Amino acid sequence: MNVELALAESKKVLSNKRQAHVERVTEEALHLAKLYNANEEHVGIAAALHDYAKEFEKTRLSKIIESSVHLPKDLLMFNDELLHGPAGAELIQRKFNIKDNNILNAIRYHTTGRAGMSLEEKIVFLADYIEPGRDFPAVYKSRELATQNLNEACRYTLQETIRFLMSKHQLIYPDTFHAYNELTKN
Ligand code: DGI
Ligand code: FE
Ligand code: FE
Ligand code: FE
Repeated sequence: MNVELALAESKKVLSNKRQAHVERVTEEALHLAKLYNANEEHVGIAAALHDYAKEFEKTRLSKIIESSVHLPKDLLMFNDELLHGPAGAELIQRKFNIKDNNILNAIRYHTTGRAGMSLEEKIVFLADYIEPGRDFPAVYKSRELATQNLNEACRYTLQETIRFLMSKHQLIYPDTFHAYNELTKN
């Protein structure tokens, strides 16, 4: 697998609009990878495949999570938005024989974040939020922080996501709090 192949695979299963998002995330993520000396291959492949399962049926995503031996089943009791990352990572692992856990984790945790994110996971998480197609108030500060301090940019992004979900009376998956707490403590 490489970035070009990964983008071509994602294009096969996504709408044009979603694929355009994926391409912007990949470009943003590769920019951050250079800036922070991250593994560009891991970041590029993970970014290109991060939303691979985004447009699959919820029932299909739920079944993948139910039948996985290692994915936490509580994912099914929160927001449906949480399914495409972990289920996508499972699918990609099988379909493209990707074994690298750093790539798989960057896909798996791209929506929620988690405590103990690797450099590459943080970059994919942040690039998804700040890609140039996004336009909401918090994204401007997040973009500015992204080039100055990766951890602070992730911390701020988690803070604003928690705030946003709370304002809509939505559930918040514990990994999002764990990620926020870890980065706020340090
Ligand atoms: O797939 P994308 O739309 O590109 O982005 P994403 O996978 O980061 O999904 C973001 C959406 O998921 C966003 O509207 C917030 C929502 N969401 C629902 N529950 C949670 C959550 N985000 C986090 N971080 N934690 C949650 O528990
Ligand atoms: Fe996503
Ligand atoms: Fe995200
Ligand atoms: Fe995305």
